Amino acid sequence: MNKRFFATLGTVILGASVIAGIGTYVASAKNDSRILAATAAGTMDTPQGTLPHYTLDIQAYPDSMFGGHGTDGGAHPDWVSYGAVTNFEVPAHSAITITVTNYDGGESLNNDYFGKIRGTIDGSATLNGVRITSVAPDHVGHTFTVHGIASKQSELFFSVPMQAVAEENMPEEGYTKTPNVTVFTVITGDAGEYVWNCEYPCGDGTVAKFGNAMSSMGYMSGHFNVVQG
Ligand SMILES: [Cu+2]
Repeated sequence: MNKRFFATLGTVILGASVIAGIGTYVASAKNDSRILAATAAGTMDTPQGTLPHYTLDIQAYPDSMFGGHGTDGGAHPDWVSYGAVTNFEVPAHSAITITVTNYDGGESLNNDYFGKIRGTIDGSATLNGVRITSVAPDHVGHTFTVHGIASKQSELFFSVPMQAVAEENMPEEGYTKTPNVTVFTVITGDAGEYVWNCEYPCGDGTVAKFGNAMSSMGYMSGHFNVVQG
């Protein structure tokens, strides 16, 4: 046996473990098949006329102990997470009012671009009942950003920053009693499969704080599927 043999063997083992890793990742992504469907709420007058109206309630937490990952917090109890579910299903050609209740603190975005509200009706949201069009880029907890540019389906893009809960209102144990509630409405186009993610660097130190929770489905990203109503 020579050096070259061991080098080749090493490459094969590495390759096999990468493939095994990808398989595990895909399997775990598939295992998170829980989907929250939007709730019908009559019709809404919008700039695009009167449309079927639906609502979606989403939460964001500073850790994974809220129950959506299991009572023990699942595989990564200390990871920040959206919840209880991170896969959403909404009808096509409808107005979708999304309420995000954010229990987490935060700091600065990597990119001020995501401090502005984009892609919602009139580019605004309400934060605790007050109309806003942006959040200070150094007071962002998370963002909810749907990327819609894909072939063979209509484009869907919207991005909304969630204001961070002030440091003094973040308890040592449990969750704040004064979360920041953001409400906004988007209009969907044709049916299509989209993904969403958070653009606030809330992961670990790897990949410019876009590691762990930021690069895992079921935490800071998920599916946002638009289906035929
Ligand atoms: Cu985040």
